[in-house]
Amino acid sequence: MLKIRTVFVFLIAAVLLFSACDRTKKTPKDNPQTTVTLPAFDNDSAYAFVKAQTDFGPRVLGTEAHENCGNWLLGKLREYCDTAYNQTFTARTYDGKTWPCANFIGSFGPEKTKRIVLAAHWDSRPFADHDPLPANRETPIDGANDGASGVGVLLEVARQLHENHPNVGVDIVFFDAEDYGPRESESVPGDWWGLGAQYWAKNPHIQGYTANYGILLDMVGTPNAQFMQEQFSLRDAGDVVRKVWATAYELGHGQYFQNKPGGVITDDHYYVNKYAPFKMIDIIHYDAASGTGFDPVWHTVNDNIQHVDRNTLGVVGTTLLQVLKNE
Ligand code: AHN
Ligand code: ZN
Repeated sequence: MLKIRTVFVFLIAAVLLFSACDRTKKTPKDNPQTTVTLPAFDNDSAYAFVKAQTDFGPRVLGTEAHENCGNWLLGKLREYCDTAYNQTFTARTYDGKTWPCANFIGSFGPEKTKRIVLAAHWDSRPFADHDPLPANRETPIDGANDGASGVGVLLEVARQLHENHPNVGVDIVFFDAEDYGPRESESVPGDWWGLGAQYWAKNPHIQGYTANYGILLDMVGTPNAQFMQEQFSLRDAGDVVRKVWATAYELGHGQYFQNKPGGVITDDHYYVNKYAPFKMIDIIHYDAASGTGFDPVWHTVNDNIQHVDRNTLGVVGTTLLQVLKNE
């Protein structure tokens, strides 16, 4: 009798122990054969960083919101990173106007030679030229997804790296003046997109600066995003694309990071690849069926915080942290 009870107690203890162990792990939906521990990344914190930017108002060149948000971003990089740089420059836009601009760089382990760049643009578009309502097409946009989502993910990555330093050197770069390209209805020859990235690629924050590779984030807040493999990224840094997508798959994010070619997108990474001594990929939501290839609210007045999904931010953030950990 006593023997049976002892065996029973042991069995219960074993079952409890097993399930307790199991709770510390996550079984990915896509590849249930494996169990992995997700790196710490707080989706709510990333979302709050996105909202904090949109709360300044549209971060359009020449506005007070742009200036105020820039000061706040630089302050956050100074808080979390080992060193931060404020790279000011003057941008001339396609309409002949000039603007005071700034790229912000936050570095972890600035003395390390092996380095990864993580980037996003922090300005927002001055006009909603893709809005379905013609009356809205001159209105500046919040750019919650188009701009702020990538910056929000990277601020949360920086907050996590501050707690848990990576072995590899990391430079977080916030590009200005990405989104002041001509309206859809205009056709102006020249490279009018990615002005901050063009400036930084030609004038790095440190003379002779280089990195092993870079990862750009753009529109990483779309609910159930599809991150197809952007084609300039595949052309210029196919090995980096495959490494990042494989890492996402191992974390159970294969639903988001799909092993299919996506759009051909002239984003900030295009100019880095053109002018800098290293290559950068672009993680960007792509939907061939949406008409524009982007999120349905892209360059409309509805690109606001209500359309940003914290789960998508988390998928991208955990993937980046795992990529850094593996280096
Ligand atoms: C165009 O394809 C016009 N622009 C891609 C870069 C971009 C704009 N990303 C966000 N807004
Ligand atoms: Zn845009």
